Amino acid sequence: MKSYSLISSFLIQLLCIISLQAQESVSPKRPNIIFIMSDDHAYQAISAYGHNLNKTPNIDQLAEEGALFTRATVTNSLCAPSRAVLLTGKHSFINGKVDNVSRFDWNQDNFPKLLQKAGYQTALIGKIHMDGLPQGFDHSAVLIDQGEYYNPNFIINGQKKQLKGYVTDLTTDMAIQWLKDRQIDQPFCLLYHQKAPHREWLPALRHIKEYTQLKVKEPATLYDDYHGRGTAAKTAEMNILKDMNWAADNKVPPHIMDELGLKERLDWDKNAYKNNLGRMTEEERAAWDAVYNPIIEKFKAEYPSMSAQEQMQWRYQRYMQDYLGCIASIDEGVGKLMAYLKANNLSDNTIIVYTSDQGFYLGEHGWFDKRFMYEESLRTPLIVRYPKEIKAGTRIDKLVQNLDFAPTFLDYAGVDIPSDMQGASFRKLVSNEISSWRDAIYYTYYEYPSIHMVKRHYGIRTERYKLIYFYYDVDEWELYDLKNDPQELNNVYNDSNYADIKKDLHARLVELRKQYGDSDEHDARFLKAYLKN
Ligand code: SGN
Ligand code: CA
Repeated sequence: MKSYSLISSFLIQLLCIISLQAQESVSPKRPNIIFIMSDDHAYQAISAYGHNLNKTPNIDQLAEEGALFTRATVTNSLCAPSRAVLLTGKHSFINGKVDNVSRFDWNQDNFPKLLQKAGYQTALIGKIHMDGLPQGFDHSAVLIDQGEYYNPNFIINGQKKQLKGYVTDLTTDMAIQWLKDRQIDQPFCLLYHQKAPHREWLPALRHIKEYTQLKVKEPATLYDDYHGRGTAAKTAEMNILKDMNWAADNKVPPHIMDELGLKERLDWDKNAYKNNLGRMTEEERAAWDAVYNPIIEKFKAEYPSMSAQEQMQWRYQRYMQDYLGCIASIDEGVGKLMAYLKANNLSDNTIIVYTSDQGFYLGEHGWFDKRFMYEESLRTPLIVRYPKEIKAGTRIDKLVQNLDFAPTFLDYAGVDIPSDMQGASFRKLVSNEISSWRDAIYYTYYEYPSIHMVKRHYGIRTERYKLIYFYYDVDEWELYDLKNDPQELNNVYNDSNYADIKKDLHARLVELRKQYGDSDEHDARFLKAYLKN
């Protein structure tokens, strides 16, 4: 009896294997996709990019085993617009989500919807920064708006729930849990979106001791006076010395600010500090205070005799310590996820992307935040690992954009790319099967007047030059020669040596606007809608 059941179970197993093999020969196994996106993670803060600010061993490993993109850019350097471009493969002025304020229309097509139709299981976990129930996902667990660092609220498939723990860890754990719970006979696409290292930079408790002791090298342009640039750089409000907040950003408790006579720049600063730290449990708060109180005590003693330069130095170090501390947990999350994939035989057939919703200033030009078409915020980190097609140690310096993600993923999945998607698949570029690629990109930015006061602008970047037009309450052009002036300190728009280049860039900008369907009418329409809000 026993041997009979053994034989029959063996036969059943054999039949299963044969039928699986038959299926595979009809349709080759489609790859899984894991898209990891952090919020405001500057490429300067990934050690694989060679900037030496911090160590990100797990993200670096993805780069070692796959491809590192040195000139990946966004089309609009702001959170929600970048996410809308990711989902739709269309520029902001086409998908309608031009700034963080306007509404995103979830009813339009997006690549997860198309993957779903093609038989993929899809999930979105973490930050999305858009109202409304996400469409295109079998499962979603998203933060509300910017989300919270400690004991955050999530909306899990439409139901609000407060979770206990640190946001980066919770996001990673939920992503892995979803992988465990999925149907193993279908390919999957997981969007795993970290909130960190977004302002106001609260690292996990296990990292605060180490990171608050860090001393980071200052960037060459920390004390930039914006000479040689136009009005927009001079009037932006993102200077670490002048525009960063003492309480929520630098972690100076409101009562110490009062004692020192530090003026709050914005009335929400003190409240933000109280709200962020107020989410901690008593034990969490005690562990936090044990590390931060001595730092603040020292600052309190030194502040009265600090020069402006010393204040800038102090604020820059405080900023970087917390910012880089947040990234430590992100990197650990990538490590945990990779370990899970490896243990479950998923690492070869899964395309893994690591990127950010845009770049960020880590003190370059004295700034934090993003928005500008200047390099640090235009560019974004991008690493792709897929050993089946991508050689380890590949480096791509072509002008790839976040506009290209949707068509690329559809291409990998064998799904037709809709003709109205504006990006291009970089699948063959990254596998070294083609070398021809676009030689210019188009950029737009709209959120003004608003926090940080970065003026409305649009422009073109080629391999070597950048032409930007700032409009609305100014009418100014800037031209940079990125080869001779990589830090973009010298606007050569009125330099006669660049007359021919300027003429050519103007013509190419007109062409690009036409190609992508942008116009002055669009700019006027979005401005009108924005001012009404
Ligand atoms: C918040 C931040 C800003 C940031 C925007 C947009 N202030 O308002 O510094 O530019 O978000 O960021 S905060 O003190 O409230 O954090 S985005 O990444 O979501 O576009
Ligand atoms: Ca962001």
